[in-house]
Amino acid sequence: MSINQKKQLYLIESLQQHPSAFIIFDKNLSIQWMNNSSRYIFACEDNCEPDCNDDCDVEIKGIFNIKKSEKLKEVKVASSFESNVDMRLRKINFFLRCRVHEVPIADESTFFLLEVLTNNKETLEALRETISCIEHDRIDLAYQKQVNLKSGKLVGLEALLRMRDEDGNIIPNDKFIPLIEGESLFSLVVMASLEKLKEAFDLKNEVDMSGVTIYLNVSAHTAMQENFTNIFIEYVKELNLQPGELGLEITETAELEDVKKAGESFQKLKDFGIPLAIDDFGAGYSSLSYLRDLPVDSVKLDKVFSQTISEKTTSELIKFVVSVCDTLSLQMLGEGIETEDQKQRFIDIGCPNGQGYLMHRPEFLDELKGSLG
Ligand code: G
Ligand code: MN
Repeated sequence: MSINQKKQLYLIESLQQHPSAFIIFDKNLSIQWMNNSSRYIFACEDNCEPDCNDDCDVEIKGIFNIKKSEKLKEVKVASSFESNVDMRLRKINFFLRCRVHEVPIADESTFFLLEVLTNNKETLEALRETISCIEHDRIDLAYQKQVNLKSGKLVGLEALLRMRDEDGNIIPNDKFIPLIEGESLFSLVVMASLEKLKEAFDLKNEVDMSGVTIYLNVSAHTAMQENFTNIFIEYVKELNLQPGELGLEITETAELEDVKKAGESFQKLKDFGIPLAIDDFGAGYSSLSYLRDLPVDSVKLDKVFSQTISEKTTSELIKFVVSVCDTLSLQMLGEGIETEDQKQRFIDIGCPNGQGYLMHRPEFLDELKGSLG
């Protein structure tokens, strides 16, 4: 093998086996090549040969921010920019957060190297799994009751995402949500969940559940995305829901970059009669500043507080949150209540509502129907 051949082989193999997903396309957006990672997330490797170019039915429909830049051409360094790339994979359309490198190869000719922004193999796995669940309709919802702790009265239902792998096993949420909730792609999961949630609203009309809010979990990242506010508002209109029938639990596993923008989006939802709850309050990034910056209606105290409620420090902290909620006229709910003792302590401290295995374990809708009778 000549030195040149060797060099070329090294170059090709480095991209071919790179842990990031790479796609090469030309200026007509026509895909010329994908590396192994790309084939993996788009589940192409089962369908075609490793060096095939077009059997996977992936299409780049549009690139935002695309602009010809001349600057670095002389020094043969590609210019690059971040972009949400509008893609179609077989029958599904989505946006992927990418870095696009514009590579000039001759005076008139340029190609683009698209890099899907994943930082590790776990994210790659999560992307593949999510795309696969969307494509094959393996997204379901389980429901858990939220009750008034003193009376036991049903006040809410939380819809919990349950995605299944190819073998039908539930994929633990904490294994993939934190990895992809910042991705535009995740909005497709929320859209699929909204479709599923229609069944719960049907049930709500069948049995008497007046005053009960059905909550969907959404990350602040997702809910902030352009047009997302409108999707929720259109949904409420389409189903002719009354104010307070649909609520959102705002989950966050990453720091929110633009709290101000999130606040504005959420205010629109609130004005439209969609109450907002801060999920897992007191843990991770779900902090006091959210109460200041986001127009929330209720606070769901993270389950770690239930687990240690018998300790003086924890009970003092819960008292503090109860008092903040009272002052700011926010509803409050204790999550993860598993024992009678924990429940009684919440009642004594003055937390009105609760949720947890003691009162109800999450059930799929068919099972839930029975228990609502
Ligand atoms: O972050 P969020 O509050 O949405 O998480 C809800 C998750 O907590 C669900 O997956 C649900 O199954 C789980 N969960 C609900 N009740 C309990 C409980 O009493 N104890 C524990 N450990 N987990 C619970
Ligand atoms: Mn939740």
